[in-house]
Amino acid sequence: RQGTDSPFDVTDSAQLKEGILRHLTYTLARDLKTAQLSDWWIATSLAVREHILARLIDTQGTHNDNNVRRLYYLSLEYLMGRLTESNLYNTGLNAAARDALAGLGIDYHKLLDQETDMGLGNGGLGRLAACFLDSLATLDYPAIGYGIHYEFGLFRQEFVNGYQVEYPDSWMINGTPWEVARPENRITIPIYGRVENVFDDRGNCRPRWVDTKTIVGIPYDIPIAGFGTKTVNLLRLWSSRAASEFDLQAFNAGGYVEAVREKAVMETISKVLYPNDKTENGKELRLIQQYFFVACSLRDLIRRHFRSPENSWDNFPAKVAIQLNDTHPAVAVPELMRVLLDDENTPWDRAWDIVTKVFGYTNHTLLPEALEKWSVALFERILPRHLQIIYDINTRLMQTIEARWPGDVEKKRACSIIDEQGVKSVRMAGLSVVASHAVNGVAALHTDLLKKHLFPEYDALFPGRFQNKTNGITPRRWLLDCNPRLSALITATLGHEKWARDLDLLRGLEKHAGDAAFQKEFMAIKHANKVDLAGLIKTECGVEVSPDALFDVQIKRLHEYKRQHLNLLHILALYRRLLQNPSLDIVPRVFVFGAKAAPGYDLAKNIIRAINIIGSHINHDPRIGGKLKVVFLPNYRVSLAECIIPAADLSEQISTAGKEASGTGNMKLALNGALTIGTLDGANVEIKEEVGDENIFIFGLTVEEVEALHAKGYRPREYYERDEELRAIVDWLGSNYFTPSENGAFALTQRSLLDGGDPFLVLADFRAYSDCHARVDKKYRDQAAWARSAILNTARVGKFSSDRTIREYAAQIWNLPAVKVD
Ligand code: 26R
Repeated sequence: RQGTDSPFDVTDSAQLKEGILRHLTYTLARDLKTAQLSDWWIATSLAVREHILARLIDTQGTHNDNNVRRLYYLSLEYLMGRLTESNLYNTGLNAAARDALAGLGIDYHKLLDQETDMGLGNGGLGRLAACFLDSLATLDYPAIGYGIHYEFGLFRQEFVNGYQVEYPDSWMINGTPWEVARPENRITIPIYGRVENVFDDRGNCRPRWVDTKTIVGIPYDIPIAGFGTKTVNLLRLWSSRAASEFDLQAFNAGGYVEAVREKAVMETISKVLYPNDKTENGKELRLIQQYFFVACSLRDLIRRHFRSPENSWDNFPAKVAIQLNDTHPAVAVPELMRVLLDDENTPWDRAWDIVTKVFGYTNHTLLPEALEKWSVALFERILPRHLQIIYDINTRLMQTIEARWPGDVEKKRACSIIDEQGVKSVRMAGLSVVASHAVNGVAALHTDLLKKHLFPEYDALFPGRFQNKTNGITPRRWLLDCNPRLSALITATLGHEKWARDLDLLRGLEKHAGDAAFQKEFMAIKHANKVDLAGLIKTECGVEVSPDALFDVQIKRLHEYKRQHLNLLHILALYRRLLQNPSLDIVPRVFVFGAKAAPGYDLAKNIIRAINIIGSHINHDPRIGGKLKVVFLPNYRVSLAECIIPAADLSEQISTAGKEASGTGNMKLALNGALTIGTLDGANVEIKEEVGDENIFIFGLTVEEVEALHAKGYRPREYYERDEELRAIVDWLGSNYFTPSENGAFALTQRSLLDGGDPFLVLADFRAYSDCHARVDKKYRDQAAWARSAILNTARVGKFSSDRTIREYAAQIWNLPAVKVD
């Protein structure tokens, strides 16, 4: 990419070089001779940052001066990955930076490798937020992302004897050149305490929240530069502090030491990201995190709104759209109500009208254990006034239900925001649906199931409120930046680089899909990427793999519903077939895994260990002639995904139908020319529609068949007993064959498939999966046919650009015009 079409001020490498040297000397106080590579990385980032910050000021000035409507995206997670490279590409300074660094004798790639990922998220939901920020800025939409400035992101993973071991992720340890602390914009919020009923002169009860404790939020701003535009938006992350000296006085009644302890507790709030992607219900600190960042963000955005003298609460909904990324920030609903009712003296109906105009809610999961619930008792202790408001919302909701379905107790139970079964609790999804003018699922199938199974009553009560917004990924990070070889081929073939802003233009590759010369180039690039990945596998896992083998990739959080153990059973089947017939002619395969398991999820950790131990056994077995290799790359994260995805031949998307809301890794892999083997789940359904049935491998039970099987009663033993091979490999998994000195090493996994009832239908889908892999093997032998399908995957997945997704949100949910910055 040429630096000359940069929308930014610097275009030449000389100027950038000057900036790098200036920061090395005057910001880092480093001597040229002793400077470490990490210093060069910081100096380079700071040199680029100056130009981005200048644009940030311009953008914010334009937005403020024109009093524009803005989107505020509330998310507890942002999986940003590394920032330096994507900022270089987005600003068009990439070529200039390469030049400048070459002139300084610094290796560009080694420099970029100094950066620790900003891993402030668990998986799909957090990475989606990061892709959305990129698209919002690229499309010139005024937007601010709000979240938490975790000191520790998602844990760092190592393997010891096959076990996952977790270490804290000290992502800030090498410095954080991309953020700017804004202590002057700090915000103070109350928490805990009790509600006192005071009566005004007219005898109306005016609840007052009193005896509260105080938390301070310090914002850290990260500029988000759009690709090929001057727009620079903001990601504002809150770090928690105690209300320093002043409050320490107030705490003196409790004693000095008690006060200092209290201070430490307050500073714990933004300490660490919860590493679970299901159920954190009942964890006090998690609810405090949610309230902390939401309360700070709302005050911040309200302050912004009232900075324009012509603004008032009357035009608040005209200027403000707030999107809830799942229910994690749903306390924003009672918090905005509290501000309006208690601080601003607004009547209920008007307050509720403002709230419902402003909020939108995105649901990301149907799994019941991932739906947030908070016990009423916990809620009352932390946020007593908010609980009252939730009760008041619910009372009115119950009146609406009574009017619509008179006397129907079942409907009331289904819709109530307060769950009265078992421990009385607040259902955050219900609260979010009722308070939002738009609720969306993240893929067509997911949205259907959301309406049909999770919220049928709400769908009937609020017709038109539910919408679909199929997820997307940013083509900048997930093709342009991570796969420079393929990007160059695409640009050369299409004759321009416009595809990076308009991914549908990749359709222009379709006409080359059958061209033998183009196929050769395309596959040569895949091969070169596989050589690179093979090098990484060698350093990370100590395993030698051939780039001529089929690279079969499953990279995603470890979860039963994602069925990494189905993949493992297939590996065992292949291995067994090879042992039974060493001359069996199969396409050599490298199975590549990347996955973190939640630290308390024993079964997921057991599956990791099984893949590691069985994989290493297979890798060392000379009898199979290197036809199978199994590698589990440790510490899967965004920057590792950027190395794996360009090298993948086959993309494993094998969740039980109905369980994966969308998936986004499926999109990244298809875009980079991997063929999908997958179930009709999540966005796989739409990927199949786009790429065509001949260019994807679909297998297994459909949602309807899954439902029917559960309804008639699923008995995994029937599949086990009926299928000789399946029985043999499940038994094998339960034996001590792979761990001679240890019995029952994988019993947890094996038992989940039989006595555990196999809730995700692994055994039911095994034979279809194995047969489908035979079709993969057959197709791979026909390299021309494979190349054609791979090219068509790249050519036909333009729909899954997050630019398309964001345009749909802007048009159909946010009513948000773009604003060009001059
Ligand atoms: C309750 C809490 C601990 C929690 C629950 C669930 C925290 C985090 C999650 C993660 C979920 C909601 C998630 O990441 N969902 C994924 O969202 C992606 C983006 O929409 C989808 O592509 C993916 O299918 C879905 O699993």
